Amino acid sequence: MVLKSDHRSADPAAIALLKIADQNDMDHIWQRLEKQQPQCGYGQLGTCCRICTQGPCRIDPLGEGPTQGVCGATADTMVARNLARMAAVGSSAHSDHGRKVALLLKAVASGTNRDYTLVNEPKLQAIAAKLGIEAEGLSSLQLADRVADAALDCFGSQTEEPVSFAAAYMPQRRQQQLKQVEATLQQATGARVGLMPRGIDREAVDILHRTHFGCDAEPLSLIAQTLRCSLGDGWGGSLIATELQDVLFGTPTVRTIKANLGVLDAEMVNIIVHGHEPVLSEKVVALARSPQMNEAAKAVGAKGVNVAGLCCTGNEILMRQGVGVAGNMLHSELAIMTGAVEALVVDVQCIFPSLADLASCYHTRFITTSEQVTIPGALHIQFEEQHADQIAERIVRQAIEAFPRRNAAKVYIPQETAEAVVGFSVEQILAALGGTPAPLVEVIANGTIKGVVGIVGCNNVKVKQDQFHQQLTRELIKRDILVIGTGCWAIAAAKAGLMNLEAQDLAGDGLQAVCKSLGIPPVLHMGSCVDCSRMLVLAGALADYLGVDISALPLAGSAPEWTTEKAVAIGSYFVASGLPVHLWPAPPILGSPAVTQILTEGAKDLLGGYFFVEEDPVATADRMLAIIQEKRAALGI
Ligand code: XCC
Repeated sequence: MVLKSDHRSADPAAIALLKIADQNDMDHIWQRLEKQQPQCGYGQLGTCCRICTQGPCRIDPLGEGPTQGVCGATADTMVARNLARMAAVGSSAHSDHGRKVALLLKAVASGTNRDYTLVNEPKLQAIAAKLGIEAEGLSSLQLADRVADAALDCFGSQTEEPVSFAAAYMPQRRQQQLKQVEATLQQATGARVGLMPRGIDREAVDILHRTHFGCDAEPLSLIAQTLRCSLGDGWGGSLIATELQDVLFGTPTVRTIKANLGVLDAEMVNIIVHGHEPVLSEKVVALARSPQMNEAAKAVGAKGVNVAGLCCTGNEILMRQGVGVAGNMLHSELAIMTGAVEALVVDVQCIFPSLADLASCYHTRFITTSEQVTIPGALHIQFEEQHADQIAERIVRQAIEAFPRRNAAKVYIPQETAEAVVGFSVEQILAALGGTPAPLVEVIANGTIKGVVGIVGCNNVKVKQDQFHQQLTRELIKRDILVIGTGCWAIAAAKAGLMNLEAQDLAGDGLQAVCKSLGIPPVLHMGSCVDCSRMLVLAGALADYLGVDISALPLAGSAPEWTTEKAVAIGSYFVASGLPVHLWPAPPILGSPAVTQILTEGAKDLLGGYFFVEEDPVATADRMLAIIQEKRAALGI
């Protein structure tokens, strides 16, 4: 059954299911990509403008045809505006997630929501201390109320001051650096330029305003606002999501999970939770483990209820609950094709509308739950946080009811799974190091570990699934570079066995020795996409410990199979935080020499962070090692 290789995926489980799909001429994302060929070259280069109805306008970067849109916008303006809009959407998606968590914390604190509780009071106190909120004399619920207010204020603040979470969590040296860059840009453009985010919502709205017909045409200021908005995501909205979820659901701790479609169980009612937010999925997991639901499953002939995750909802529940993960983004259709999924329950982001049609070919109930994600053909069960237990039970019962309609002849679950050691929150990393960054700094300083690379992001159907993720990760650890990361990369690494303790043997001698002495894999799962904020916090802790700016550290980032606008925001806030960031595929900016120059070169002098594009994993690893060596030399280590 299993073909050894396929140009579409590096994952044997995917290859096996794609073979079945091909034999039955089933529709899937790889087929739809083929049908879209050739894709629009203007769109790929970013030189297509649809902002007003006098367009659409396009500019041929090879100089054939007009050099301006109808209004006079140049390729530079179009590309910068389009990029800014991508960052605004991406930041909004992450940050809106953070807002919902803050609202939930507020509801728990005020007693209007009794379905959730504060499970992690030490974390609540740590956040309050960081924000300078006086905890003395306050009950936990009162303190939670203050912290929730501080978080909510970050979204709607109307002052010119930086939002409180960013001001409290971003190292002072980086804030100073950003101030200097503001002054330089102000000199260059003559206009007031800001980089520290004032209000999370405001910075996104600012982009929508300044990219409206007839507004900002200057690539420099458009890029500055792109960075500001993205910083509002990384050090604001996403950070709020991560921190407050830790209060409500627990800070992740190290545990071992299974990864890939083999986590589905042919004899059980299988529920897959997919999307990004743990608020509902935490409840589904708890209910699925209850004796009551397992009895109900037995009554229809199953052995019990089994929950598995997909994408970042999967990452959230594997980090905190040890739930197995069925796969990353390109596995979402394949999971249904196993014929063994009773319910695919989704919240927000990265959910293909195609899942509704595909589910209808099986007994699978495709259940949408967010008013922001309604999909024709899906069963919508509206989630309400104040009735979370009740709604989660309705969902689990839907899955149980579907079980008797499963067609055994259609069931094929590829058995490939790997074990992965996951749960590396900053707190856990520090605990593994004995409570301080000192041992990590020491092994970096003496060259045992050369540096750290954070890898993030998605699958992209234009890139062979997981191939870049796996190969880049292997090449980096071989070069004694510790790899940390989140999102669909983390699931790719888990599926490939790279988060296994046995993967220590794939690392260079130095990294291998360190991992063996600490009992950790050389590749650390730090969570979901919003948990990229954990990487910022870790980078900040290392920088502060050493008394340098983040940009001086031997660190780099990569998004090797990126797809979404959220990845634009992540890449931008990494760069604005001082990190060199690799991207593949190329972002839609190459149609503008000015924007490309600013982001790949100009940014380096100003921010320390910059983007580079590279198609080959080995060349990427070499370039990252060179960057790390350069930083080490500058630090004198
Ligand atoms: Fe989505 Fe987060 Fe990308 Fe995966 S990694 S495709 S955004 S699920 Ni963030």
